[in-house]
Amino acid sequence: MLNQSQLRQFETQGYLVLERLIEDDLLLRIESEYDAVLDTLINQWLASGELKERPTGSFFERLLMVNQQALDWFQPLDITLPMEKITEKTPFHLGPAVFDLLNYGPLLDAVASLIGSEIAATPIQHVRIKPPAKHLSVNENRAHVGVTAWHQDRGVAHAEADQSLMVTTWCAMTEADSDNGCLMVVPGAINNSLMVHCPAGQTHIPDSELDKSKALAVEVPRGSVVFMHPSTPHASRQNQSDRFRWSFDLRYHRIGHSSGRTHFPSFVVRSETQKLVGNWQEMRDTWLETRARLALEPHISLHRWSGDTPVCA
Ligand SMILES: O=C(O)CCC(=O)C(=O)O
Ligand SMILES: [Fe+2]
Repeated sequence: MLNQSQLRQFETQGYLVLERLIEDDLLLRIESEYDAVLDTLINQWLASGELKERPTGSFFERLLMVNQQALDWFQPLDITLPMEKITEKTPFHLGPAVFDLLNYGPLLDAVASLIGSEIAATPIQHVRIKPPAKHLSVNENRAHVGVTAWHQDRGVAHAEADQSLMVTTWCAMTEADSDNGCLMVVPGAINNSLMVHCPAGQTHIPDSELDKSKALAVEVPRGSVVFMHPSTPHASRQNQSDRFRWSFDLRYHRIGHSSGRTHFPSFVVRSETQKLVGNWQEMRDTWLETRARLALEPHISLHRWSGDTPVCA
């Protein structure tokens, strides 16, 4: 549970850092789960001829070699379905270690202090594995692989969640610093305001609407968690280092409140009265059912912005 000064920090600044909240054992299990997923993908690409030679070395070394072959490695490593049109084959990864992170007791204890102890995991959950920018194509515009533009998390959900009690938890799998593309936030008292976002490229707050002179770089060691209120403006820096920057952003809302993406499933992770999501297979199967349903439907936009306000011109 959070103490008074941590709660005050969150209320007055819109964000809070808990350094090294995630235990090493869980970080290592996530790493080895991802190692195995990457090997499976590599075997598939070798079999299909998309890869000619087996990449060797550490997870990051192999991923860099795959990246250099311009293979789409990101979506098969992400933990939910994408923003684009979903097909019956759209890949994603949800395994036991990822499930354990989503249900991690110390994380949920802190979340309970912020939104109460009836907690659902929202479907707005992502992995971000960011290679050094020098290895990315100049056209790379995905906020999960390259730079993230300034936004509020309220701005990337539907309006029905504007009043939802919700919190973003940004979990550092590697250290994050100014060099390798850490988060940036504009701190300030929580006011639930929603700024204009423009849809061109990444959904973003236009420069004219945000005073970035007070922006802070949130540098954290591996295993740390950054908690953000959904009205806190944030972005990420470019990864100018030679290292990868790896994080998960997981979101939680109070049970009964809207996630802002209700065509996707939410999952009960802590409750006195409701049945909890049982295990990783149940969670993965729910996503697989969602995928099968959405593959047959027209694409649903993940935000509300049309871009026709003058500030987006
Ligand atoms: O890690 C990033 O680049 C951005 C993360 C983000 O926007 C979030 O956690 O809500
Ligand atoms: Fe965000």
